[in-house]
Amino acid sequence: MQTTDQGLRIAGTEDSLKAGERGPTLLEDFHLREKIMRFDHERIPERVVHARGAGAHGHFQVYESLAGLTSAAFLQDPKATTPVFVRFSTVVGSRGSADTARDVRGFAAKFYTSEGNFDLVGNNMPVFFIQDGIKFPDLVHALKPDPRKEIPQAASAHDSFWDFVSLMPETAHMVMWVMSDRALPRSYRMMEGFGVHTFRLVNAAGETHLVKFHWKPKLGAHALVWDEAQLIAGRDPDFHRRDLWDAIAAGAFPEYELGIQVVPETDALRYGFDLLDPTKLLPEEVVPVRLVGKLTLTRNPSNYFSEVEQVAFCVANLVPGIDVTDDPLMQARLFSYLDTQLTRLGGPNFAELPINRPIVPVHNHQQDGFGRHAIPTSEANYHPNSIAGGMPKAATGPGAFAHVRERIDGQKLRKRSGSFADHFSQATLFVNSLSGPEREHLIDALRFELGKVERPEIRSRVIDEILAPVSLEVAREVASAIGVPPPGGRFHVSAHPPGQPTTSPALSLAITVPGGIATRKVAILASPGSSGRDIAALRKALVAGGAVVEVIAGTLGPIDDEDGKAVAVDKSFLTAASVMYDAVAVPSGEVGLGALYADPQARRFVLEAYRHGKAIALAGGARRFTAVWGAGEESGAAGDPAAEPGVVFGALGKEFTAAFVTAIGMHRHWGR
Ligand code: HDE
Repeated sequence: MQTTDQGLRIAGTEDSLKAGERGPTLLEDFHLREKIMRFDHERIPERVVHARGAGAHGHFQVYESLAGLTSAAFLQDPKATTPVFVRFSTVVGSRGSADTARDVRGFAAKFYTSEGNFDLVGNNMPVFFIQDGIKFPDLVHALKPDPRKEIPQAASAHDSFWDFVSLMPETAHMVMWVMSDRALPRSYRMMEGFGVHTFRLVNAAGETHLVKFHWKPKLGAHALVWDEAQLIAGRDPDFHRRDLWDAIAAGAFPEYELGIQVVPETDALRYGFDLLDPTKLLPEEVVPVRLVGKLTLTRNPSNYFSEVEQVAFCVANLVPGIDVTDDPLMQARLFSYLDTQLTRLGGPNFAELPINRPIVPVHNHQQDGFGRHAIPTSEANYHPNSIAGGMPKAATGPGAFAHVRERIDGQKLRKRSGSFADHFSQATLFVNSLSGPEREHLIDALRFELGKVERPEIRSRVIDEILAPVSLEVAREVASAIGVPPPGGRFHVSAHPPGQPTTSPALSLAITVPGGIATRKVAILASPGSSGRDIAALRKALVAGGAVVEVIAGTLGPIDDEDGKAVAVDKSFLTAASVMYDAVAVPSGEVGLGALYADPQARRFVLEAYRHGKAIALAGGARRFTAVWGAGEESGAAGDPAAEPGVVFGALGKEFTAAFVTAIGMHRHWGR
């Protein structure tokens, strides 16, 4: 039954209380006033960064006890499960911006442990733009839209960002990541996560190790292609949010393994860079990632606002056994998150909101403030006290958080450590580790972004000051497309740290062995007269591998196949587009094929799939669709669909479907 906020049952909410049927509304109408008041205040300030996000509930389980490394209770018992809430996000765009913008993705996890909440507030890239948090407002101002006109939305392709980059060489490494395919994840379920900073693990004996945290998605890490990402932004701006929701709703629970790279405290400077410098990564080939547990996302939020919007992460939410380091970026974050929640969530009591509440009781003398939920009953709201028997008393011994004891000896100064000085060698390492197509995508991205920069002097400065020191070839290739001279002889060349690798294969997303096709979306294009047998056989093989299959036709409603049998249609060409799928198949059936091929929307569907490197299956006479990308027009191998990776054609049988499944398992065929 409907009630007011006071619990009063209301007889109707269709009409306001009026003086006469056609008369004015009365101020007395407390129900109307309450309803409108609540509506007027529905919006809260969006996050200043990471405003656009999607979340899910799940749980974490450690594979074996990590007691030797950390006393954290949730990392001790392989049988115990810890509830977790995760929020994925883009960084730059507003809350309503498109999911597929070129951007860093947030990967924030809140572990509700038996010792209080532990938040791992990470990103999908292992490094960051800046070395010291004091530069964060400058970075974000430069990234966000022009303050005069609020343009462009959710994009780094504008003058101010590249102006900042060109003057801040420490951004070079992260800029390479953001220009790479990593900034265009296929799905939140298919991206890696990183704690970025070096943390500390502390065991029960008080021994500490330095640690880097990783998340490795079980489905592998995969990317979209830029043209596809831009088209999706129009066709389905909720692409990533929908993908996460649909997968969980269908029971295809996303899984990520937690990985750690552990090094002795004394090795902070051993790897040719400073582990306190957040613009550096520890190559996996140097210190392997040990997989220690698994996060499984099992439940969609019940209410977006209450959970995804109101969740408040904080880098300072630590548990005994995990501690921070003196990374100057991390140190600033320790302050920032609490501070921003005060404005965003309207007061200091946000930790009492259901999504933020720890699963353990909270006892302290915090008091009052906007939106207080708890009702403390003690007269003693201070410590020490005698009237409440000194309660709550300070915790001691195991389970009480104790900051790592560290000797600090230095002058008070505003100065960057000399050990943070190399800004380029790891940017070069990253670029050198990319596969050929990934490198091409990176160059294209730089050409696009810098091509949108209006001031030629900024374009030139990026070429000379940032790209040339990273890779002379990349700088030259970009310069040639953006109307500025190639790098002069003035650029700085960074010395590669001796003994450190010059490539790290783990940094590439290229896949050489086909993976599974679970949760991959495949479109089957059909028309009245298409082969129902082909559709059924394709569906069977694809569903057996866990793929999601949708039949797309000119109109909704069942269509008759070539034998007159009804085939259900999931979407029409009006509501579905190639960019929403990982692969496309066209069944045989001459009548159907004639109609399909005559439909420009069907031809465009196949052409886009081709251009975006997707697996394409053309059964029987559907081979004619190879003409949409010009095959057959030229002589030689280039015009032969057989020479095109990821295109399967021939009569539909076991071999055909197996080849299609393998092609989808390669994710994309960049080599076309
Ligand atoms: Fe954040 N960041 N950040 N950040 N960050 C926020 O907190 C900040 C940084 C990250 O889904 C804000 O609640 C500063 C690095 C994620 O709710 C704010 C600095 C990394 C999220 C803030 C950084 C992150 C945030 C905005 C430099 C990767 C979204 C709203 C010192 C390791 C969490 C909020 C969510 C959100 C500040 C740098 C990750 C303003 C000052 C590095 C995933 O507090």
